[in-house]
Amino acid sequence: LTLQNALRYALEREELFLCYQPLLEANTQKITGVEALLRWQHPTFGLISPIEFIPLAEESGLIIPIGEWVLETACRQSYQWQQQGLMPIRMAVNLSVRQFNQPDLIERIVNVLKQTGLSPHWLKLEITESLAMNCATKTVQTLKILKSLGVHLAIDDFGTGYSSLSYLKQFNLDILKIDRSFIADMSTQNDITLVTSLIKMAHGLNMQVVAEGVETEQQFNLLRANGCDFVQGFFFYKPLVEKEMTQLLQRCR
Ligand code: G
Ligand code: G
Ligand code: MN
Ligand code: NA
Repeated sequence: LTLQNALRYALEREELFLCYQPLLEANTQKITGVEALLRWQHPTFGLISPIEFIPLAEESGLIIPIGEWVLETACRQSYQWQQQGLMPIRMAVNLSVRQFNQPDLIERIVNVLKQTGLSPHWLKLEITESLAMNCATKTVQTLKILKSLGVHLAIDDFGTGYSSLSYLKQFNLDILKIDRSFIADMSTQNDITLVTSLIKMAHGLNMQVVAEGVETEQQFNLLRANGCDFVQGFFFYKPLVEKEMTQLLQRCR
């Protein structure tokens, strides 16, 4: 049995689940959002990382139903937390390239929001650099419509792909997420310069900045001192299962 075949049944056998990793406002260290992160618990293969199975899902087209499940589950969860009177936070969902390029993407997102009751204001979509760079005209158009719905938009893993800064300007995104590889390397002056320049550039383009993969207090202090808006990483919280995340929000009341 190959992983590819097993993935075909993962949805109906309910082997997929979401973890939630908190995002904090750098100045106050208050939780303002979470990122939904997909996990696959297979009965014999064990816990499989999305790094392994997202590419398979993309190849086979399974990413469409899986991505739809992720979006719906995340939005439903977010609405549920709000209904429970917990502190309102923004839910971030990763979109893969193939998912973003679906002709009926907008319709699907509108439908999920309607079905789950979540206001678009509380949804953030994370797209990757590579996605953003192919077929720019269509991308700009799609992003514009999404933004007009009130959904927040982030460019993820920034700095790892091929970025064209002129595209970035046109995309008019809300958030730039600096890839964790830059944060990990922030012990050298060159890398500190790079990160602080990225923060300034993003602010100049009217974007807020999330640093991902923050693992140490030193990294956090440097980021905060240089105006980074939000932080995410093991120094604060690992991705949490639903029950842990709910308990954390209950403590934030
Ligand atoms: O959570 P983790 O560090 O294992 O995630 C590894 C990679 O998988 C990251 O690049 C992350 O963006 C991606 N990923 C996690 N969940 C999803 C998802 O629901 N959809 C897509 N397309 N990618 C995801
Ligand atoms: O590509 P994306 O940003 O969506 O990926 C998020 C991934 O980063 C998740 O798989 C998550 O588990 C992982 N991650 C989150 N915080 C940290 C961290 O502090 N260090 C490392 N190494 N990985 C992290
Ligand atoms: Mn992400
Ligand atoms: Na990332």
